[in-house]
Amino acid sequence: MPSLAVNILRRSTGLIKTALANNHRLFKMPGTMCNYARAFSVVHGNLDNLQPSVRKFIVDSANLCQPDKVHILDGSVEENKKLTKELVEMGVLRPIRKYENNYLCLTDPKDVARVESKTLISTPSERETRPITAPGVKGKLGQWFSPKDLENAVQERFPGCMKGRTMYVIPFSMGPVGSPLSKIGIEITDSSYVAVNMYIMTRVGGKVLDVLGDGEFVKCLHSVGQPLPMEKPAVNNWPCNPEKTMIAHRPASREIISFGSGYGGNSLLGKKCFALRIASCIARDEGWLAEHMLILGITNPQGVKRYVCAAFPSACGKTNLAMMNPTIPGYKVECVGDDIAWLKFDKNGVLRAINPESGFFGVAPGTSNKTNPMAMATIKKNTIFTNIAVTDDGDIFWEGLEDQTPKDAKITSWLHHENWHKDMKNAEGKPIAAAHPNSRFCTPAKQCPIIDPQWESSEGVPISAFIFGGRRPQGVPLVYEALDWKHGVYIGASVRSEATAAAEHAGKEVMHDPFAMRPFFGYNFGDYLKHWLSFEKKKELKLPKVFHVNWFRKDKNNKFLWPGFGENSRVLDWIIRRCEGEDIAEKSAIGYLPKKGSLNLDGLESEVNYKELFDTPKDFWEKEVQEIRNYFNEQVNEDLPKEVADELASLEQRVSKM
Ligand code: OXD
Ligand code: MN
Repeated sequence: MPSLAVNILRRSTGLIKTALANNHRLFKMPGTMCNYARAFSVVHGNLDNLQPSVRKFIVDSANLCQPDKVHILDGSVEENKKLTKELVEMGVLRPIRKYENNYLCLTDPKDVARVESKTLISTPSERETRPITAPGVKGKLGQWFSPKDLENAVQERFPGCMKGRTMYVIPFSMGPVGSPLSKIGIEITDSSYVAVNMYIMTRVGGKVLDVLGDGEFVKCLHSVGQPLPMEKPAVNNWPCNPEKTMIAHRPASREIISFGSGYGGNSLLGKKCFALRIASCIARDEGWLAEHMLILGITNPQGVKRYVCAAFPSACGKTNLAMMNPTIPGYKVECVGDDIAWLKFDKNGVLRAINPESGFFGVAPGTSNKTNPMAMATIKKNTIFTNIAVTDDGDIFWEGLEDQTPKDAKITSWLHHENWHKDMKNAEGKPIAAAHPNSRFCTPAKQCPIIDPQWESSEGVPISAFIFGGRRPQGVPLVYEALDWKHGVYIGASVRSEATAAAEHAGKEVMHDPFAMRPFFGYNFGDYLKHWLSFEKKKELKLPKVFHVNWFRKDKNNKFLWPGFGENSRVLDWIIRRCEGEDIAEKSAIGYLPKKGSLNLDGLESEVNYKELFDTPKDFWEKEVQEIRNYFNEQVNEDLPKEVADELASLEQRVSKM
């Protein structure tokens, strides 16, 4: 009997002939029948055992990308070990000796962050993807690609892109396998680095395909874009194709097509691409929310436990907050997730959240025993580090670990500078960092010492509050509460923050990052706002309270006014007490502020300037209102819901009376 590969070849050859005879295009998008053909061997797993739509996705992708081999992941520990061993032999991963099963990966320095400029959403009309901006204004709320342009871009990149490589097929669940809140994806990739990171970040293999049955899944196709043999050897054994990088999404057919980058946010397609961009579209269609939010549980000294979600832009300390060590006595924080929340109202109208991920892909620099001891304990084993520095005695190093590293340690930077020291400068006289500012740890969530007992609960945890925030050096108080749900939606829409290294932005500009979702919206932001507003109309729903926090306010000497980290528990305490209905807030122009004396500051190590922390200068807020109005007019334009425009007008009114 001919092998399946031969059958595919025959069938495809037949189709090619027919297509040529009929003068058809030879390429169609993955997910529809594709006419390229090449024999490949399935070296692990069995295509015949898969349900037809999964098999078709694999075969179409293989015909298109033309790998030598296909490996269907089973998700076993042995398989993970084997792939890891091969990555070590290939020089992609290097064991970090002081730890158990920890590895360092160094990328090509051209491939170190999410590439927002090359991240695209393809819908029939531009307006489905993003608001039509005011004339002459460049849209910043997503990039639209027409279906035709996407087809051409795929045609230009994918045929034969996996030649000489193995194509890994990764069936994965976002959320606990089988939970009614979870969704399934299948990622096809030619990077086994992606495969071993996906083991950590998602639930791979095992029962996933059984649970899927003949149900729907998100199709994720990824290639590093370097067929073998390569023209030039890969830098750091890290093949990538920065000139041709493209991270594309087709929400209508629940497809992700990523090319040219191996870096996490661009290649671990379960994360930003699926769990935020595609999931936000699924959530809109099905009446739930997919948000860039941490989830934490907080228990007070009386034993009452509440869960909250917090949305901060990338690299603003979500992971630190999610794992915080509260300084106020008797409080306990437990972590459900540090980056993404999927939220759905249950039949009693209670909003419940799951963390769709099973690992943390955290920013390494700045993480230390002082700032996040729980993350430091989590990464002791089974962790993959990307673009950090190491010491010659087999330890990890990055900016922020100076106090934990012996003074005479010999450090090798992520760019291979041996004997790295902090005063090292490059040819232009600029300081050389030990670790890339966006270097990461990828570590299993279950290893976190304060992982919440309910973190894998299939019904999710009940959410009492949404907290928005960003890095705001001026004008924005430590905490304030929204006046109501509509005002809360306005607060989410008006989130701004200093730029960070998580994407390709440079500098300290304060950027708009509505709902901390600016790089992650899967559909028009105006429609997203309408979706949030729609929940208020359903009277049976118990809507969480909404807050805004700012740990990053600075004084005139550029020093932070608030110590942050574990001391943020004081703010969480106030938020939780508000959720309990305590009368500890007073109305101000911008929202409810803590009544004098209601924020627990007992035992704070150093005194804080309360007045400055909570000051709301009129001139600052006048400018802020103006800035938000310009942003809404330019970027959201006709798609801004009236309710949000009204909220801005009311804020302006209140500010004018300050
Ligand atoms: C992340 C990001 O990696 O937001 O979580 O960029
Ligand atoms: Mn994030």
